[in-house]
Amino acid sequence: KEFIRIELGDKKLFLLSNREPYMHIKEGENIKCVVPAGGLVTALDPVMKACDGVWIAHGAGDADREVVDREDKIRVPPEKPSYTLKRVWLTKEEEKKYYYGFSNEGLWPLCHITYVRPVFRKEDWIEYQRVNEKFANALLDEIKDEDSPLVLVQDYHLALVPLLIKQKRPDAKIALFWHIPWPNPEVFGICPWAREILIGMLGADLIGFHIQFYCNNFLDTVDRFLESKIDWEHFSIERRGQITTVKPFPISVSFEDFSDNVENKAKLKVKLIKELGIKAEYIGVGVDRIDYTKGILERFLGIERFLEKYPQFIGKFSFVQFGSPSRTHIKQYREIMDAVEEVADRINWKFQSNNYKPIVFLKGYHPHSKIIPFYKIADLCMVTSLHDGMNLVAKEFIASREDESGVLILSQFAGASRELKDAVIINPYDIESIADAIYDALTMDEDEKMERMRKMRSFIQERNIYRWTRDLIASLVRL
Ligand code: GDG
Repeated sequence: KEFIRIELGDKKLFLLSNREPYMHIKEGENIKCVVPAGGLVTALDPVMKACDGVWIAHGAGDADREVVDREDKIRVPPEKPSYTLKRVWLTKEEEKKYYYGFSNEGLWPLCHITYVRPVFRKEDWIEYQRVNEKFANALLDEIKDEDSPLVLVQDYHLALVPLLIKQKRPDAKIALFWHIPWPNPEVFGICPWAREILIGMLGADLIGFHIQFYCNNFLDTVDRFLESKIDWEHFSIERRGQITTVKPFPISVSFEDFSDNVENKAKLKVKLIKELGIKAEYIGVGVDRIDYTKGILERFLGIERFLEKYPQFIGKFSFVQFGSPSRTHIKQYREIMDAVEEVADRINWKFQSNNYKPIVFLKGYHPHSKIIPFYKIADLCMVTSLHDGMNLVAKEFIASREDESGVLILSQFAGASRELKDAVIINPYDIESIADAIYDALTMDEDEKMERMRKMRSFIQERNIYRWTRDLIASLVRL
């Protein structure tokens, strides 16, 4: 954290994202503050807590307007205010077209190769541009008295913001971080406004992706669609006098937030299993927003195949799936939610007896304080994404294992698999490989588990979210 402060000097950090880190919602007469589920918030809230600054985001909670001041600001987190959250208000229509429409029915499936067809509508694009202007204006207002402010724009919802800021404030140092994969030029070219998106992004001085592969795809895409000078050696793009550097910054978690010690793990395991009302000897865990990219169905089918193939584990192995509903106004999300429940029910019906249940599906939002104990006692954690920019659940699980045990089963299509070579790597399209990975994890000897976990822990401990931020800011200020 100290290194970030050194890099920042006397500068404040300005961060923009669609999702807010704290959301106020009504609960009867009271107002409750929750941390929305999602990787961006998990990663960036500790950073803002450590270095103060202003985070600008969409106020989506039904009580958000009731708690802000006249400038739409509030200090957060409520229990220990350490930075400013400024809320941007969107109308229902804007949210529908900019967020659900263009961002999540268009760009999200476009960038993830999961064979869900992206939908691009002219009216969504118009609203996307307007809302990007709204965010840019909120930021411009905020930085009017700052000299060469440092601005971190987050994610695919705000692709046009970098240029909108740069045009008005050429002195601003702008980084854009893209949290999801970047596809090849053929795929990106499906978007009717591919050029406009690229031009908007190239207002940034620095564009970050999780891994080199996405950077390569991005440069290829720019090369295909725009007149520009690309320096392939330094990974920079020059267009109309503006230079943009493109670099990988693999995102991570705040290791210390997950790594507190559990005194008696065996006791905790017994307690948690009892609370679930089931009988089991081995526990697996999964934590996801319910999203078709996360491969939750494939994971359940893998568990079914595992129990068919290795029946000695029937009655012994239970998988606990935390599933937080997400983007439920979109048809594919409602469908995947129903499908996940249906498949879990079907598999449970097939194998359950007395108090045994192979899949415990905990649908709904759960605070991290409920999830982390399961990370700590689980015999294995499963991340089976069909495609995923990074995946922070994998890193949270590792950070939680101060006992240096537990096995991570990880999809080869998650960015995290490029770093976590000691996980059991699987192809989620190959159900057999998931089944065998579960078997291998449950029968792996303690020494091997420890050796793998130890290596992955020392990696995550060092390459934590503070290191990510320091690297990003250092690259930005040195450009
Ligand atoms: C995007 C990219 C990239 C999940 N359910 C609950 C809950 N979660 C938390 C997890 C974790 C986060 O949400 C999910 O992070 P991921 O990284 O797995 O995925 P995305 O939300 O898709 O994030 C991803 C990330 O951005 C960062 O760049 O890694 O590739 O898709 O922190 O713990 N948290 C709570 N309740 C839940 O029910 N509290």
